[in-house]
Amino acid sequence: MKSSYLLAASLAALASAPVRAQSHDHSQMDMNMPGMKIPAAPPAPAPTAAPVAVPEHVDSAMGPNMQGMDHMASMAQGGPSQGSGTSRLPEGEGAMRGLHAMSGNWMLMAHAAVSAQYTKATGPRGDDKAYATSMAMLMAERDTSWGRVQFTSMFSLEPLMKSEGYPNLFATGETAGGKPLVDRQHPHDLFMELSARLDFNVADGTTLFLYGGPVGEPALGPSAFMHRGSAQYNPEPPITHHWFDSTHITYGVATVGLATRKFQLEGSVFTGREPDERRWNIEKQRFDSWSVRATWNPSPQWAVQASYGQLREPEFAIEPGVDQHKTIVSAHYANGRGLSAMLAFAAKKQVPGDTTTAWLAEANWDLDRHNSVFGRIENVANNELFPDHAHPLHDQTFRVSKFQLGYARRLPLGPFELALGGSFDAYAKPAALDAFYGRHPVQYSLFAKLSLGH
Ligand SMILES: [Cu+2]
Repeated sequence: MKSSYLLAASLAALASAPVRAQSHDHSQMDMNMPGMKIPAAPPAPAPTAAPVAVPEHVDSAMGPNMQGMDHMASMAQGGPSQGSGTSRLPEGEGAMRGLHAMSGNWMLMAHAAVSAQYTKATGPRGDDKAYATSMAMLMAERDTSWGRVQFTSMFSLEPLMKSEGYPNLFATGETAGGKPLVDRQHPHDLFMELSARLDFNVADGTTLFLYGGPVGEPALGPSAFMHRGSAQYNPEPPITHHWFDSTHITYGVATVGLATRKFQLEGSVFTGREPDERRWNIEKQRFDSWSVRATWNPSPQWAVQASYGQLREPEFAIEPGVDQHKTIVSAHYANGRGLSAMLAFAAKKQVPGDTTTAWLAEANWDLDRHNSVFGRIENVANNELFPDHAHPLHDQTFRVSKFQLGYARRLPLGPFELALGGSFDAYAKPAALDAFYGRHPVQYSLFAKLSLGH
């Protein structure tokens, strides 16, 4: 199976040769490791680009919280930051968090996060649950005479939780026990990514790239929420996940693209079906869907993308024969000094069926080394809140808004960071939903998130 080759290659690269450097705790180190940045752009820096502002916390009080160092490394390297799949983030977002090391010519990166959480939602459809979300990521990358090779693997232990996932009012998408999940977030699959990427230098500052694998992310929408600085400490997945970024785990993806420092154009063929509720396996690759995406990074602070995709039967388990055509635009801002924000719009056309639209605005602001505030506002037209065909409101569309505010206290622990915090949500919805959600439903989440790397 292709996956085992990829995995073996990643792991072999990770296991081989003496590891030269560990963790973020190494100020000179970062500055002279060219592979550090994991750039999504060609390495040749364009002379015109303005540098990202130097992070305020690059100072004597660094300690183990070396987030600033990655920003500096990224300045040395130049170019947009890499998001999930082949997506681009602003350069100001900095490098991917994690432990970096060199092994021969390979630059290795490991990142992991486990979050112990408790969520409670009020109202007739509310629920509460203590649960854990998790992800681990291993990357290996090297430069070659003709360009660059990169292997990425990502895993989650969320399949350990029941298939019904955890409470998240007004969230919909995927199934548990053959039934659509409503007011819940599904667990993610064990295999979140097994992919390879080859970048070929085709002209000065221009690369042609190929990306793909048995599990990957097609060129559609913004970087997935768990890879955005703007959602970094937010414990709740967006209720608009299935409008913007639910394709982040796709079984079978092949992407070709052209990248310069400021522009990236790409197209993917991939499997339209969302992961089924068996979360431990690698599913069948169908390559029955396609997407295109254009990304513009006009300055180190901005990344703007527009994408369009036609997905074959994404919700196959509940709506076989229904395709989706998605149009998604987003603008991401990161100032390199702890503020990351995104604004996004999506239109999801069910074929046959209705078009429903969604808005999302979110931000995370690291006030200093220890304190972060975050928030998200979503507005979505959802016609999946009453999946029971016999229900009088079945298939009716309701426009719902969610307002979320949260806080995280961050404690550096050697190569780890422990973030303790919580968030509080309020909603706006049509009165027709009062009988099912209560007049003023609220939800809150508490979390303790341990991350490897900062
Ligand atoms: Cu997801």
